[in-house]
Amino acid sequence: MMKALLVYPEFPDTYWSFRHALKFEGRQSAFPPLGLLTVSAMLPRAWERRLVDMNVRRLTDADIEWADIVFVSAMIVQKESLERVVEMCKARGKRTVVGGPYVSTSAEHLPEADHIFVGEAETTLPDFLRDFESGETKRIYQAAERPTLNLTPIPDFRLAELGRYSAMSVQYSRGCPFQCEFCDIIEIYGRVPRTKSNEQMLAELDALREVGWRGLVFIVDDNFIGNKRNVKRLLPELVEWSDAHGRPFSFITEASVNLAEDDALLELMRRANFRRVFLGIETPVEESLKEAQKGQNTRRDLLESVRKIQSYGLEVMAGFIVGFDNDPEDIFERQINFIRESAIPLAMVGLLTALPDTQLWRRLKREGRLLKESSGNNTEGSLNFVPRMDTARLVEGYQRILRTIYSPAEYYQRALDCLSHLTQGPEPRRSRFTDDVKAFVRVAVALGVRDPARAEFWRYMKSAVTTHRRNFAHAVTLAAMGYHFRKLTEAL
Ligand code: B12
Ligand code: SF4
Repeated sequence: MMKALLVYPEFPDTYWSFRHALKFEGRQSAFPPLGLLTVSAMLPRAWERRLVDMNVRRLTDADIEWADIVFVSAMIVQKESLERVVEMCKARGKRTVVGGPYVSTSAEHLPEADHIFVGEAETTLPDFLRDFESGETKRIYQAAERPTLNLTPIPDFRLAELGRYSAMSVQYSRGCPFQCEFCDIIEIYGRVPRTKSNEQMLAELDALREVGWRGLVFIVDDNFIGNKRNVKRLLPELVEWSDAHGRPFSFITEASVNLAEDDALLELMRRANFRRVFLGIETPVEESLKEAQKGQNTRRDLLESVRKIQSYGLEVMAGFIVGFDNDPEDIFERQINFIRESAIPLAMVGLLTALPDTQLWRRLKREGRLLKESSGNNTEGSLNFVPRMDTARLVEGYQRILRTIYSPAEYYQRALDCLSHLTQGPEPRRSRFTDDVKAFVRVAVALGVRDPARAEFWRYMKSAVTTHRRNFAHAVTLAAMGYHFRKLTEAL
């Protein structure tokens, strides 16, 4: 019987790692590696499998010794860790197989693995398994077309150590109909959003319930509403499923800003217990949005759109970018003001990054402005192309945005404003009382006792108790998240 080890390399301490906030919850990582859980479910039933997510536990020699074959998945930010993993496995004579977004987009610097999977694996992995049986495997397996998601199996959730994550992940769709210039999603997953069937989605949620998961579920789609027609068919069934099972999950997801124009969809999301949605706002500057080919964000009042979504009880989290050619001199103040007025506590502000093989990458290459491959982390304050604005000024302005928006007084005020906007929210999260109390004590000690900004913290808590008692757990979570962002900003 074959023994398959699935390894998810370590990622650095970035804004998206949430590391400084996770410790309050007693968790090691935000989400499990869904790509690998999906790959695992495609392997022959008879194979034994183990998962080592290096963000929650160390990869040991014994793990590698145990395995006959090692499957590794990585994003660009994980490439150094990925290379070390491949070296370790090769040094022990193990067959290594690598896939995921990094190798799918960076054909030039492939790791020294035995097999590389470019693109989605629903059709190529079965090919590989057949070749493996017959002893005639290839080095590169490139998906000829984008598979229908009806082929995607229920991920092997039981492999994940549930207690180490703060949320579980499922995926409903891949691809996005828009054409933002900097985006690699449309290059990797295409512009025709493919969705799973309602039955598949509900079966995945059943599987999560059966392994014992309760609480937050991240629907990892890049644009959950990319195929509005299908999503509107899914949501009523999701509401029914949720009600029938005692509402075991709340959801977070990502969507395009045109969500704001669809009250019916927002109402369905509210009823289905969606709590937070990540929007790609990018910039309040119309000219920069046009340059980025982000037509879906122009011709609309972005502040109003955020307000509308918040009014359905959905906390808005959003991505912002500086470094567009059309950014005016006062872009930094404009971003700060927008983030303040929109009451978006978790604002992911990044420098424009040219990811490999995107339209932006190709344009900058033509213009002779590309400097190097991107590190994959657009929030570390370094540029991989020559910007129109003076580089030093751009980086200084970028850092100023982060220092301002994550300064304690500014952040706590924004979090309170956000809570005030969440008017017709769903039922408050059902409390896992002991977990919540433990988390609150940890937050109170770190932010209310040890932190130099403790006075601001207690002012925030007082307002949260008096004005937002219903959303108190949410207020505590926001405080913890803000601390994470502040810590990373201090390290810039
Ligand atoms: C969830 C998610 C996260 C989670 C990670 C959770 C986790 N533990 O995996 C969080 C929020 C932490 C995250 C963070 C980041 N992310 Co992210 N993330 C995603 C997202 C939205 C979904 C990933 C997912 O679960 N997909 C579902 C699975 C089923 O799909 P999949 O992984 O592609 O797997 C399929 C194939 O690729 C293949 N496959 C995958 N692995 C393997 C391995 C083998 C051996 C084989 C054979 C096949 C195979 O088979 C699967 C089935 O077809 C993707 C976008 C996307 N649509 O995938 C971005 C994405 C992967 N993230 C990206 C980025 C840039 C980041 C950040 C760097 C952002 C930032 N600036 O900070 C950070 C880095 C992390 C960190 N802490 O430093 C980029 C990666 C670009 C690249 N080329 O590497 C993506 C593509 C989105 C984007 N365009 O920005 N992310
Ligand atoms: S809306 Fe988001 S996922 Fe869609 S193309 Fe633009 S950046 Fe990419």
